[in-house]
Amino acid sequence: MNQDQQTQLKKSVAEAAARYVAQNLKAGAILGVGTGSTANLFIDALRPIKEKIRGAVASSENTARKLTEIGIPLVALNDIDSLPIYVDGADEIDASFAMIKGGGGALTREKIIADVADCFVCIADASKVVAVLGNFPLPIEVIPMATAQVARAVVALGGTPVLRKGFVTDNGNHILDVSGLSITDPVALESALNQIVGTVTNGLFARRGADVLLLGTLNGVETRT
Ligand code: ABF
Repeated sequence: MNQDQQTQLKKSVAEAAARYVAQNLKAGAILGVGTGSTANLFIDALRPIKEKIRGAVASSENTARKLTEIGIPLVALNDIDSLPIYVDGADEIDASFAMIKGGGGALTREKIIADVADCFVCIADASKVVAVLGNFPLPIEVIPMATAQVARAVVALGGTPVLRKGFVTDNGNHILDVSGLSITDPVALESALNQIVGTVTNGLFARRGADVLLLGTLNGVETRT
């Protein structure tokens, strides 16, 4: 698949997600909105149905800006006690709907919103589907003073961490992008990485994966559950 085709698939899946929201989000409910190029296309696709959406929780400052631009009010996660639908992209997704996320650096806010949401709708083009997670380097958000120590712990687990240069998360932290990990048990690895002191969040979304996958393929958008 070339880049133009991939962009076209992202667009179709973003439009399918807007239809999904129009059909499934109850009047007056709040929507969770993710980060990244597919999520940006999704925000564009919300324009025609924005009156149906009372407000949105954003997973990053970029997403918050885009939502404000199109006139969807922002809602703080602390001001609601439930979130029916969260729509977001992924860097990789497997058959159990476990994902690697965080290529865009917004993994912590994404994981918090996913935890609150009743239904996580993953929007992805076909290139994101993998048999085993881990070809895409796994992002880990770390407290800056712990970066070297977390990197050593990751090496002990068999990974090769690289500091994402010139990047600071919306929470003021660093990102280590980790390659070389064998992710045959994503739930166990997610938990093991959570134990490293100084990590804020790792980009494995396996303990709480997606509930619905809207997948853009060259033959159209598939809905997988
Ligand atoms: C976010 O956007 C991330 O968790 C993931 O890193 C990324 C996917 O990017 P894109 O939609 O630009 O391919 O959802």
